[in-house]
Amino acid sequence: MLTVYSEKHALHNPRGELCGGELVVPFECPARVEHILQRVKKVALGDIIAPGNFGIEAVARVHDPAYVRFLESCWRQWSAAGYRGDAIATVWPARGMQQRIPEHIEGKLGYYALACETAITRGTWEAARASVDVALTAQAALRDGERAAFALCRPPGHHAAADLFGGYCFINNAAVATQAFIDQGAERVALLDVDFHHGNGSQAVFYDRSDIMFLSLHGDPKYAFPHFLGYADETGCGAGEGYNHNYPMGPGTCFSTWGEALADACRNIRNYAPDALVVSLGVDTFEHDPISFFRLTSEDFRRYGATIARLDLPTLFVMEGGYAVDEIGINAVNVLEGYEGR
Ligand code: SP5
Ligand code: ZN
Repeated sequence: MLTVYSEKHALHNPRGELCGGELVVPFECPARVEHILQRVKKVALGDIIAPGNFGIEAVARVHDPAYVRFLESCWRQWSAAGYRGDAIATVWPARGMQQRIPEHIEGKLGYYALACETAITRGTWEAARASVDVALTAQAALRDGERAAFALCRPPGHHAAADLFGGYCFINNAAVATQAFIDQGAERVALLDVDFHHGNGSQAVFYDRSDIMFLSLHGDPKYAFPHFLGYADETGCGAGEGYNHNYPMGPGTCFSTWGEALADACRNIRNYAPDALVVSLGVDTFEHDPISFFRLTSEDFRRYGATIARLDLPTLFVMEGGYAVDEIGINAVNVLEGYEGR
């Protein structure tokens, strides 16, 4: 399987992450993708290529233009305001308040942020641009006849909505790639999100669409980030009614339960008969993940990779989360090896 990787991911390297009332070393760190890349090489998964330069057009199919301008200019405005740390939101347009975009960068940050664990730094925009180029390059390989490809994206994307960043995400790489399939003539695309966290951004972007089916297996929002989306009764709206499937699961969920949810998701995908499958691949479902509560083992990743392969669809894997850094390479690549029947 082809892997697309850019070293520019390292330009996004925030100093800290607010967690449990402390500023801790970020869980979402550059070492994550380096471990995955090493594993891809070690098992000789296939060729590894650098991304091409895609313009902003494909991004603009999913994201709001003013939001894109905010991401581009945030660091410049933040430094100009005289702040010395990373740009972190501290105030939100909460219930009963105005939803107007303020002029000051503090206000803009709160308007566009869904959480404050995610900092914007000097290199964040360039890294996020490279990350979506990674996804679009892998998508183009499928368009050109590859059966499967692995977009080794960082920063991840599935929490980013049309005009929201957070959950370590800025541009929704998987959503942009999914939309690219449609723009190239696909009639239906399924976006399957197996990251531990609900893919709130992807759901929101495609919620009223019948040409994209979104399915997400995740920690129940009653107990898990992002807390405010991902319930089972969110089934789509308008023309999209019936094309959104959420599988929230509680603390301690093992592969027996998780695998049943995946089997149900696969039944929905089969009935939908899409032209392509995009997988938001997070491996924070791992039993030793530091911020999550599922209990999948490293072998379980291989098993479900094989399940996904049985759908027999052109498949684009887009890297999302996974924070057990020492095992992230084994777990992510086990999914891909399972898919390839190795
Ligand atoms: C892409 C992705 O996986 N994003 C996840 C973002 C999660 N951010 C906040 C997590 C808060 C976790 N708090 C529980 C800590 C338990 N020690
Ligand atoms: Zn996650």
